[in-house]
Amino acid sequence: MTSRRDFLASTAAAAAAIAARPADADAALTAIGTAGPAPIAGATRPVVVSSANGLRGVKLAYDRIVAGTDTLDAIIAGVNIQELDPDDQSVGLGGLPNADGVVQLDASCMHGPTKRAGAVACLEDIATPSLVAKAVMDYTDHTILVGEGARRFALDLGFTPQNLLTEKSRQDWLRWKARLNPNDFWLDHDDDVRINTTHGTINMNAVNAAGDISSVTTTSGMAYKIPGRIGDSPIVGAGQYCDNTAGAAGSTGRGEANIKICGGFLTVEFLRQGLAPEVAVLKTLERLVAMTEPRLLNARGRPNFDIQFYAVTKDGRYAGGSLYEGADFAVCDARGARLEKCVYLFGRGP
Ligand code: SD4
Repeated sequence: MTSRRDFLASTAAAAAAIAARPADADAALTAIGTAGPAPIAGATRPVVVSSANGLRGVKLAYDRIVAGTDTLDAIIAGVNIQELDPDDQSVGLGGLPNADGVVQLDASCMHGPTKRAGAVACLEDIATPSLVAKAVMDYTDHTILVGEGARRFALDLGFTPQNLLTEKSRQDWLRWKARLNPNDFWLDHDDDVRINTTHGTINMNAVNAAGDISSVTTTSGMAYKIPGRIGDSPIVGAGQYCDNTAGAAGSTGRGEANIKICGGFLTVEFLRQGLAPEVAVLKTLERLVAMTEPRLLNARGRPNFDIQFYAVTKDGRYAGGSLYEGADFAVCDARGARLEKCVYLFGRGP
């Protein structure tokens, strides 16, 4: 198990990483009141934050927000880029399928100003689950629709069904399947064929000039998952969460770990308590490690998987945090779209 000393040491390393960040962490500790804080020096609005694969999306969303588009519509347009990109094998069209070779998509969203949420899970045949999640929010009294019901709902609303399994993802699935069991009738490749287990997902969060906030997460989930498996992305409070009085947060990485700590909600609660976003994401990661079952911990008591959290505050501060060193996140504000480094709990060194 990870000792308290390990935690403190790793948090000290993270503090060093924080020190290198442009945001003023001390000023950021200013409590956020329920009436909404005055913007602090160094924080600008609007700002859009996402997982690293959202570099194009944060720019699109930012431009739309500046032009007056609602924050949720803007970030959904941002994540639609990845959903419709057949080369992103972690989201929407071209996402890696489940163990049966079927692409099943998860998504959820929250709209801060109106305090509403929507989600879909195990959705088949529709490339943009983020838009279907928003439709659940806009047109129903429910929060989550799943599987065939979600698909029928989308078709009723006019979404166009299509085959989401690209040839590349089908080939990756076949390779995975052929290697599962050395005693089956599939020939094993003994060349250097790589089994693609792409991780991805896109989470995006935004605050506009008036301090209104929204969040969205969309994914094809874990590659080759057991059919019917739902990750954290469609779970409001885990894959993403938004409270218009405090901020928004979301996650990419091992959903099973996030679901147990309600990581999106927890991070926003830390923001509400006045913690800087860098500190909030690290405290969420600490909680996640503390709640990790022993079978997933290595000899040093560290998880054998990675996960990231992204956060934005009502006054425009932001951060990305990762269990392990090396992850980036995307951000766009008045200074343009760019990748920045995530703060982290564990360095890659010995
Ligand atoms: C899930 N969180 O379904 C997603 C997967 C992911 O990088 O983000 N992978 O658990």
